[in-house]
Amino acid sequence: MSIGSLIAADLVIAVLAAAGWLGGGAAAAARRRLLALALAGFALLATVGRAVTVTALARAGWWFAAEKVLIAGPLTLAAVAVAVPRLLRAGDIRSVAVPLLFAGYAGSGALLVTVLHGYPASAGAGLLTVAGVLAATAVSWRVLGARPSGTVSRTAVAVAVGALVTGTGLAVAPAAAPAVTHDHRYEAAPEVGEPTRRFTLTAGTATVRVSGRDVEAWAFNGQVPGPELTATVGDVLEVTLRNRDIGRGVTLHWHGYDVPNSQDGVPDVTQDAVLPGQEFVYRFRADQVGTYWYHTHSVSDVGVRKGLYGVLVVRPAPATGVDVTVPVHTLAGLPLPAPRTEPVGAGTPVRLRLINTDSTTHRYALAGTPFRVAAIDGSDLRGPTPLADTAVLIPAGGRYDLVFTAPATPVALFVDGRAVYSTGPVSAETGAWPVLDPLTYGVAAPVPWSRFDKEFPLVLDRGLDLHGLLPRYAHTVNGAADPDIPTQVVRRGDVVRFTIVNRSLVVHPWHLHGHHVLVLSRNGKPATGSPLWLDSFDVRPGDVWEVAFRADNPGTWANHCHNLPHADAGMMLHLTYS
Ligand SMILES: [Cu+2]
Repeated sequence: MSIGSLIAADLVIAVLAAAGWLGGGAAAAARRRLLALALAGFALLATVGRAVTVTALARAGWWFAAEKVLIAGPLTLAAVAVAVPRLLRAGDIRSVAVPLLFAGYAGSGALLVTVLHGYPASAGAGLLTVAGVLAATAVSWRVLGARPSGTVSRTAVAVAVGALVTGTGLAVAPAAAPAVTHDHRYEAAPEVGEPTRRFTLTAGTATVRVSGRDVEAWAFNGQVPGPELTATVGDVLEVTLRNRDIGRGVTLHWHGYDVPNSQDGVPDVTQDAVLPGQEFVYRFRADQVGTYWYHTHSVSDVGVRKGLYGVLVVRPAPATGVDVTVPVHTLAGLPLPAPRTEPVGAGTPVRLRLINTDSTTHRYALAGTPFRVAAIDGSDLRGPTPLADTAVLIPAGGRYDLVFTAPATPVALFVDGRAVYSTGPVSAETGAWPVLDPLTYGVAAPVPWSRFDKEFPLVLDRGLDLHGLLPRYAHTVNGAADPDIPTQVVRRGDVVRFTIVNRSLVVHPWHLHGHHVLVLSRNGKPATGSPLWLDSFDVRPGDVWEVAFRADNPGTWANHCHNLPHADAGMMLHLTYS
C-alpha cells in the first residue's frame, strides 16, 4: 500500500470513528441502548484501526505520523477513557450520551485541524480545537440536562474562553516573515548577439475547430497549439509577442528553458504582462538541446487551458529520420492533438517528443515496437535500455523523448488509451502495462556534490488561508499561500537542496523556473538510474522527494505547482539571489 493510500485510508477511518462516536451519543440521548452500544463499539474499532494506519505510516517513514499521534492521539484517548467505562457500567444509557458526544467532538476537532489547518501544527490551532470541543460538550450538557457541578462547568467555560481567545490570535497571526515584494524595475535583457531565428506570436481570441466542433479559444497566431518554434543549438531566438485582445494580458514563459531571468516571462516578477495593443520582444541563445514548450504565465491557469501554448524544439543538427512532436492538451474538454497516421519505412529512426501541456498527469503507451526513453525534460538520459509493453507517466509540463527504429509492422502511440499517432492500424490493450520508474532507468553517475549550502523543506498541503480579504481553502507550501510564502534566498554558486513533501491528497507537479534539478531520492530511496535533471516532476500524495541544483542563473524565479489552478490557489513562491 502506498503512503498516499495509507493517508487516505487513515482519513476515512478517522471520519468513521468520529461519526460513530457522535451517532452513539445521539442514540444514547434518545435512549436507544442497542444502537448506542453498536455505534460506540464500531467507533472503538475504528479508533483501534487508526492505531494500525498511523503505525504503518510511521513505519513507511511518513513525516507527519507523529503529528497524528500528537494532535488526534490525546483527544481520542481522553474520549475513549471517558466514554467506555461509563458505557460498561451505565444503568441509564442516557448518562453516557455526553461522554460519547465528547468523543465525537474530539474526533471531529482533530479532523478539522488535519483538513483545514494542515502544516505546520500551531499552538493556536490546538487551543482553538480544545476550546471548540469543550464548548460543544458544555452545550450538550445543558441541552441534555445532565448538568455538571458549578465548579466543573465554570472551569470548563474559563478554559474554553481562554483557549478561544489565545487560539484565535495565534491562528490568524502571520506564521512567517512576509514574502519579498517585487518591484517593477526589471532586469535588462542581456546581450546575446544578432538573432538568427525570428518569430512573431500574436495572442488573441479565436474560434478553433477541435474534433469537428467549434471551440472559443485563446490562440497564438489563430491556432492551438501555437506555431512550433524550432531552432538549432547556438541559434539566437528573437520572439516578438503581441497581444491583440487578451484583456488579462499575456507573456511567454519558456518552460524548461533556463533563459536569463529577464526573458522568463513571469508577470510582475520579470516583466509586466503584455496588455492588448502592446508587445514584448524575447531574445535568448538556444544553448539547450531538446524538447520544450512555451506558454503564457499571465493568469496562466486560464490562459494555458484556453490554448496559449506551443512547442519549442532545439536540435543539435537538422533532423534526420522522422521527428514528431506530440503536445497533449485538453481544450474545452476535447483532447488534442487530433489522431494522425503516416506510414514510416522500415529501418527509419523515429523520435517522438511527448509533451504534457495539461495540468494533470497523462499516461503514454507506445505499442508495436521496443523503444528507449532518450531524454526527459530536454536532458538526455545516460544508457537508456530498450523497453517494451511499458507505459510512461508524464507530469504536467513534463516531456519524454521516445526513440525507436521503425519496424516493418505498424506502431501506435496511445495517450490515456486513445491512439494519437500511428504508422498504420494497431490494436493493442495497453491499460495493464507496467509504468516506467525513471528513477531506476538507465545508468547511474555519481552525484556531483557532497554537501549542500542551502536546504529548503517544501511541505505541500491544503489549509484555510485567512490572510486575504476573504478566507480561502488554499493550496499551501509550509502552511502559507501565495503571496505569504517566504521567498527562498540563495547566493550564486550555492548548491541547494529541496526536500518536497506532499501532505495533501492530490498530486503536485513541481516546477522551478530557471534551473533543472537533479533527483537525489524519493521516499528515502536514492535514485539509482541515469542522472535525472528535471524541471517538472509529480510529487504524489505521501511522497518525499529530495532534489538539488547549483544556483547558477541569477534572478528572481517562480517556484510553483504546475497544476496551474493549484498555483493560482496559493501554491507558488519565489527563489531569489542575494
Ligand atoms: Cu499542485
